[in-house]
Amino acid sequence: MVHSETSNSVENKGGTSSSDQSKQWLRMYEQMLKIRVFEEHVNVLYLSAKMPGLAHLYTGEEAVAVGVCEALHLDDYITSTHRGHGHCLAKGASIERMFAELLGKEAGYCRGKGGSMHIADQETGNLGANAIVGGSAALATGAAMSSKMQDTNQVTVCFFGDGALGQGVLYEAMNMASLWKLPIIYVCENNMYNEYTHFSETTAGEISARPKAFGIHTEEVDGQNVRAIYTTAKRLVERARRGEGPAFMLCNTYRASCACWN
Ligand SMILES: Cc1ncc(C[n+]2csc(CCOP(=O)(O)OP(=O)(O)O)c2C)c(N)n1
Ligand SMILES: [Mg+2]
Repeated sequence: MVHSETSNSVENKGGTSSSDQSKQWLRMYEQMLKIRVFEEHVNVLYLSAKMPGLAHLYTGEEAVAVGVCEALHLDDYITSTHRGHGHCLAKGASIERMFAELLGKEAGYCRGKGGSMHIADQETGNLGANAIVGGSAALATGAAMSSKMQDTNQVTVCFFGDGALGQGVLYEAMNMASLWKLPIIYVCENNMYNEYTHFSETTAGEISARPKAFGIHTEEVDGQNVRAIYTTAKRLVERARRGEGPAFMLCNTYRASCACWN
């Protein structure tokens, strides 16, 4: 079972007062709510045929993006997926420019030419969403390699869905990341479906056995628990920043949005 061994531990980081801690939890809640409300508007735009392209909603999975991005610095990198609104917003993208992009307007992140699945934002370290399942694994690993070679102390997070576990490039990238001790966290958003197809029809064996085979430090976390995600991500990011190499974070989550167009 992929949903075993979940971690729910919540740490109050050393030196953080309880009022600072409360403010942080509140900020994270607000971030999750912002993503949810943003996507509810996207859904209305999509269903009323006001936006071109597709709308892959992240509803129900907000805790993963928010918990992980809370553990990152502004200049740390992320790469995203076809379901990327939450990643972009959690890393600090502007709502106005996101909507402009989705609506095909000049003011959008890609001047309206990219749409929902191609949003990138250099100012917030977002190297881009990717319509190719697993397509960002090599980009993210290359970014981590660049940070290591230039000694910039940046960490990269590669978000991907359980569907990407069937893509060979992920394994080529993880192999190199482990060999070269790159500062990267592979965050697997396991919502148990490859879009519409249950993972049991596509994914053999244990997910966590894959990164472990490359000697990559692996942790499994309850993807619906934003505080557990944050504390796990923070620990893994700090580890990567210290030069201790890549990690794999298996987040067991669930997508609550309608399956017919998303
Ligand atoms: C290389 C490639 N093959 C097939 C597709 C078609 N496709 C789009 S989404 C998807 C499933 C993705 O599943 P997962 O990575 O688990 O993400 P989820 O939709 O569950 O968030 C597929 C096969 C694609 N975009 N890219
Ligand atoms: Mg999935």
